Amino acid sequence: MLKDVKHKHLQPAYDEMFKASTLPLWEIYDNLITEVPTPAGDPFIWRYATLRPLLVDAGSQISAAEAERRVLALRNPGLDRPGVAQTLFAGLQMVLPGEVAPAHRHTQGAIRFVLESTGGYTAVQGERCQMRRGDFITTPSWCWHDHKNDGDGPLIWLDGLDIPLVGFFGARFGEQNESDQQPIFREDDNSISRWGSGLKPLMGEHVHPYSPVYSYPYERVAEALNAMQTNDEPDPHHGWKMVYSNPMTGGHVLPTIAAFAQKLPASFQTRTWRTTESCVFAVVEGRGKATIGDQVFSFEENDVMVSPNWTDIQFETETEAVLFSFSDRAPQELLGLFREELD
Ligand code: 1HN
Repeated sequence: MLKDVKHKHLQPAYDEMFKASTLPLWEIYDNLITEVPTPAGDPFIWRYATLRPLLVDAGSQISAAEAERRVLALRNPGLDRPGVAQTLFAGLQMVLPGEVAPAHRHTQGAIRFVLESTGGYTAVQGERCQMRRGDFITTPSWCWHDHKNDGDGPLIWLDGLDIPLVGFFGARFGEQNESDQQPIFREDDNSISRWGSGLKPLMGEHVHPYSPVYSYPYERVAEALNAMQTNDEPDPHHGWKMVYSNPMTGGHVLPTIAAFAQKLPASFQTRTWRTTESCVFAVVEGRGKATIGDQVFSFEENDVMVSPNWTDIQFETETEAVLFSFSDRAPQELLGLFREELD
């Protein structure tokens, strides 16, 4: 039954409509057509100094095998359902030395960005992808994946998944592998050498809607950013910014998630920008201040921040800084929804 309606004299008519399993659109969609998008959720920062001890404590109380995935899900305080943003899930995952997070696959696509490592890997579709700090790894929809820490310290990374988006379609499902660790049938980091060296195999097609490269090592990203820095002036909004791309198409790594790496000079103030995408940032190197909407956050290494859709973003660095980010820009572009404004 509709309550607190705008047109009170129509309440009897509304009651009849409700009985007939209908609703008056003019009462339920106040903001059906607005001139600008409405941000969902709050700007927020999760500090590594706060989250790391919580993860370590969880690690002393529950094993990776028992938890299936030992993840602290980042909860956007401005949303009434789980998620870092309207369309995205993010979490911090930890695997302890010798532990395995068992093999499974699901329709939800995931990306990982490594924050702390002394050794370990994610196996994706028969291939081990090394996890060193700064490495970026994808586990696309329906690809088998398991994680192992073969170092002697905690292995901690940022997970990004398209869970809310896939959930909206009602298309969430998955299965466990019969063994904890899937069979390995390619050499380590095979996909980046095979597809990501400016060459592609002459025979055989990659027919999937995601990048055939699963692993984008930080070493190569740092080299690419340095090459930009050497030759180009920093962009006033983004500094030196690159997008992780699918070498087959030049498009984004996953159909549901886009990812970026950017470098900002020391003592640099970016101009303000806003887009329709929801964006999650992880601080790889450096220190500074982010102004997101009306919030100001000072950030340091391994902190994670969220900028909801259509929210102003501006950075001011203290030292030179490198930021990793992921967003829902990929599906927005596919659907023709993406817009941006650069002040
Ligand atoms: C998942 O499979 C992983 O494989 C991480 O590491 C986080 C959050 C929700 C559902 C599945 C992983 C996840 C997840």
